[in-house]
Amino acid sequence: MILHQVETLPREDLEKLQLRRLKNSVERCYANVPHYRQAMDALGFRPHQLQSLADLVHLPFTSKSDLRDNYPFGLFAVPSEQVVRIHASSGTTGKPTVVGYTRRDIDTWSDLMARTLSAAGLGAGDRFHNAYGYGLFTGGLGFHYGAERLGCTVIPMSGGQTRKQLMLLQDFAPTGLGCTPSYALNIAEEASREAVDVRKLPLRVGVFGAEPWTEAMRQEIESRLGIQAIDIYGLSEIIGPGVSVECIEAKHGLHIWEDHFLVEVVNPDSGEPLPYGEEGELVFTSLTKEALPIIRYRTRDLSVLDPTPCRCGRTHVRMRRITGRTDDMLIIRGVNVFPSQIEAVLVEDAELSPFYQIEVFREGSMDSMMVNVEATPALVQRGAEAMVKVGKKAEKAIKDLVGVTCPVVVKGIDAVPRSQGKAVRVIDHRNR
Ligand code: DLL
Repeated sequence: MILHQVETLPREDLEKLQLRRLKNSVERCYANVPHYRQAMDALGFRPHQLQSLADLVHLPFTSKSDLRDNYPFGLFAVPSEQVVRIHASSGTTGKPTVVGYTRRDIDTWSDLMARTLSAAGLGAGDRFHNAYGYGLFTGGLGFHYGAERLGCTVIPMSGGQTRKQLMLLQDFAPTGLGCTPSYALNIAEEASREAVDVRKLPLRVGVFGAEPWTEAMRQEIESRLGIQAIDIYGLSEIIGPGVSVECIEAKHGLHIWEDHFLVEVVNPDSGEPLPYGEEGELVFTSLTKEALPIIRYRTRDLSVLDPTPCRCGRTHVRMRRITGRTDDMLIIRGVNVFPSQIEAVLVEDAELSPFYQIEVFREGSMDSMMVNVEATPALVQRGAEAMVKVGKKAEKAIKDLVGVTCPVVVKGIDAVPRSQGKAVRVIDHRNR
């Protein structure tokens, strides 16, 4: 259901609203955040020069390293007593990326998450089982506040304790579920281990995100859990979950809440803006955030924007599901490979379980990779020889589809570590 009429505003009106909010936000950045003042001064840009949305290209980019250089609170645009909440996302190395919220930011975020869950097909009266991690991660509390605002009954389960999750899914009979897609499959696996048919439970919709997943993975989750699986995208720097979501009507592209976030797609190497329809790096500018307004944030996430009208009636642009990140692309003997391409091949094979990890090695100046994937219980029963055969078949499918040769090792049950939140898909041995 469309919760707010702003979601159907004609583009012209939406753009007027965006420009007004953008001017305001850029002025606040210039006045209150030394980093932004310096960055704009360096480009010879003053906030009053911003006359149209097209002028956005004259503003400086912001990157993860800017947040890191100003660790922990250096990019905050309000006095610390106005910051009512801090979240942080852990990077692979070093210090986390810290983000802050004023009371109004929390309010905006809750509204956006309510709109998000409503677009996903949930509403007042639904019971929402929230298995996103509570804590510094934005997933748990972001969903929690949004689901409450929408009028759902929230079950604040957090991540982990998969057996207990399954018990509560049966006993509390929620209609909505939130967790990472990889964790949804862990729940499905636990269910088949315990001979529980989740498809017979009242669970209807799952809102899955925080990590890349494929269309094949969606099919797998939907058929194993008997639900509609909706993709949700967001990142802490921009607000958390609630930046964009698929509508349940189309399940084809994620509507970006453009009344609060300006989106661009740029060439990841040159930073040049790209037209609608071309793949590149998503760049977001916040329009209403108070504690941590952000200008042209380079997400490193790769997508394509689709401005065509959606059958749900929303006018906000859609982004195609994330295919990968500029920094998770592997180059194997000259071929660009994204983990999502490997996943698509593995999940297609009915004899393999959707639990996999990719190992990357360096031999001399060449990178190589190997895939570890689990067999289904039925395949394990058929024995080692059958498992090797299925591995060879997957190797060939990867060669045909992706164009790289890599060994596929088919392993027994539980040989690949399960995730509680974001799955670790790539183990990089190159710099060790
Ligand atoms: O993952 C926020 C979130 C929580 C989104 C719950 C959805 C659900 P971070 O921890 O800052 O924030 O990680 C953000 O995760 O830049 C993407 O690379 C990746 N990501 C998030 N959602 C998706 C998705 C949260 N649906 C980073 N598909 C982003 C692919 C996603 N990647």
